[in-house]
Amino acid sequence: MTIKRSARITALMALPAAFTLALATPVLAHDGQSGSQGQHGRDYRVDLRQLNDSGASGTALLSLQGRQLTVKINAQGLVPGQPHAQHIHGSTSGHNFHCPDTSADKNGDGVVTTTEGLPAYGDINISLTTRGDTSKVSGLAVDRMPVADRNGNVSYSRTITVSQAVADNITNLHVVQHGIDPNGNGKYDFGKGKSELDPKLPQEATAPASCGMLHSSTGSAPMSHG
Ligand SMILES: [Cu+2]
Repeated sequence: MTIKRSARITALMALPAAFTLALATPVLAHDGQSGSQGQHGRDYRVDLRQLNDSGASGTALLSLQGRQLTVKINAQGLVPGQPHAQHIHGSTSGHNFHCPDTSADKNGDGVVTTTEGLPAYGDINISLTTRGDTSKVSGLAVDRMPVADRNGNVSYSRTITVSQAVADNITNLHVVQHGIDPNGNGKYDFGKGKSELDPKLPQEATAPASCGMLHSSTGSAPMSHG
């Protein structure tokens, strides 16, 4: 079963309330080691690695000047022509969140859903929208999320004013892109069932496609953009 794009977007736009509810569920703390904050560098590189066998990959470069955070993402292997919700996840209060692995797939259906991934990668801290609000309320505002081109590439650049807490704890955060197509039919459908966030949505539209943690970039590492 497929749904028309307009219907899907309408449904997704109605979602933030439900999504926020889901996110309000307390997340499990991991062995809470505080990450040391990067005092020697303000540029960070993120290697985005696939989740859910999405085939997605990419590189994000985060550059912090005071509270001005510039995020540049070049990603490949995403579902062509489809919006891809993307966020900076994690906590600024010392929780050691990280990208999930397949062990997060609690029900063993082969997909780590957003809900299953949350204990690992934490709440949405920043929604990497193309315009407007960047809070977690905009987490699934797919009308303001980047759409992959016909080859499945996403190129994104935006400068966002972040909180001092984010600026101080940026290395505890990580980048997640959502939207997968496991049956390879080129669109989000219900092949993997309904989204746990909203039964009107396909799981494919909200499941994570890639995740990457921040690494300090000392400026000498060459960036390769696909
Ligand atoms: Cu996310």
